Amino acid sequence: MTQAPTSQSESKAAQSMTSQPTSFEITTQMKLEWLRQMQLIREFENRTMQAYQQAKIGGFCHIYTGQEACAVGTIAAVNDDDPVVTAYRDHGHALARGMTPDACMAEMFGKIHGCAKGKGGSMHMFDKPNWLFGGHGIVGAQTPLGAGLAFAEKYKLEVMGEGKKKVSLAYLGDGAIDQGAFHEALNYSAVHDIPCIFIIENNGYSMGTAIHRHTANADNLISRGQSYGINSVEIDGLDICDLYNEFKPFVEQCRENSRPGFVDLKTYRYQGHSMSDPQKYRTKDEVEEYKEKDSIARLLGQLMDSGDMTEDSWKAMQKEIKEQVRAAMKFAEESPAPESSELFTDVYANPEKNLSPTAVYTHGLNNPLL
Ligand SMILES: Cc1ncc(C[n+]2csc(CCOP(=O)(O)OP(=O)(O)O)c2C)c(N)n1
Ligand SMILES: [Mg+2]
Repeated sequence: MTQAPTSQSESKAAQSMTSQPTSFEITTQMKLEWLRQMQLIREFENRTMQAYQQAKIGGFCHIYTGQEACAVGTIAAVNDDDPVVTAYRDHGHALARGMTPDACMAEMFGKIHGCAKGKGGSMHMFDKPNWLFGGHGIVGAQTPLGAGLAFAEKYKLEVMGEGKKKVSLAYLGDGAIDQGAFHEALNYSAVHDIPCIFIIENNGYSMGTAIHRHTANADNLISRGQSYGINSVEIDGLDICDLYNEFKPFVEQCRENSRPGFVDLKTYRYQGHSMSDPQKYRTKDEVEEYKEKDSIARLLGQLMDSGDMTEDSWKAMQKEIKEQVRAAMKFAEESPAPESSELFTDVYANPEKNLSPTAVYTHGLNNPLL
């Protein structure tokens, strides 16, 4: 078995299409690609749940269904080499960024061909070639990293004279806005003109606690960003075209002016917080109410109304995606478990002398201890 490639050629093509926009116009091709990506995430997540129930996936596992438009719509609005960092509900971001379903599923199965050699699991999708810097389990901890990633790119350009103007995307949940680290990241970014865009995927719950019960001024989250002098917007995260229309110019403004941004992206998750959540804190009616506004059904409806999709072409797309995910399950199943020596590799960027059995593992960095 060969190492899983980390890029999906089809989605790369769509991303490069969006990375050199002549305008912010949404083409039919873009809509079809978004539909494909959102449906891929949904199918992938459905199969992930099955695999988890069959104990093929261990540890914590957080499902993204319902939120697909958030990752797909925002990632479509940035360049392939703009850095992205997110929390533990990360399968959708990984796939939208271009990771193959094979590498993503194998990671969850704890196998060597996973994106992090099976050592990260569901919460730690990492894909440097696609500029995805995790997958982080500590609530809010990824937000200063997002600021750091944007700072590094700004430093490269303004101090070292290399590279280009970039933005970073730092995704977080509504629960994470209560964390101190998040406020430090906002403050730092505002003071130093760091073009990091903080995207709150506001699904209304922090585990089983509704937003009104866990945060003050819950109906006006953008006041958090505004209080630091950061340009802040509220966007409907269930309609991918509206989302893109509002988010794309917002990104370009942050990039151009080298300023942070704050987005309250309203969304909803269909599944429990994690695979072990009995969901006693919300009613079935509430979930059904949101399913009526489903982002995939909405985009599909638009494409059918405009005649750009037919029942048959939709069936064909679903079939192709099902096959792709089925192949990913097989790939993950057949990929070998990591050797026990892997316990000592990829742990530190600069390992102490002889700590790593490979002793030369430095990720290309100069290790002063070796
Ligand atoms: C610092 C820290 N505190 C608590 C937890 C436990 N915890 C894991 S997820 C979570 C809820 C976060 O909710 P939110 O940020 O809204 O993200 P969502 O799960 O809704 O995507 C909590 C409290 C944690 N992982 N890290
Ligand atoms: Mg939440």
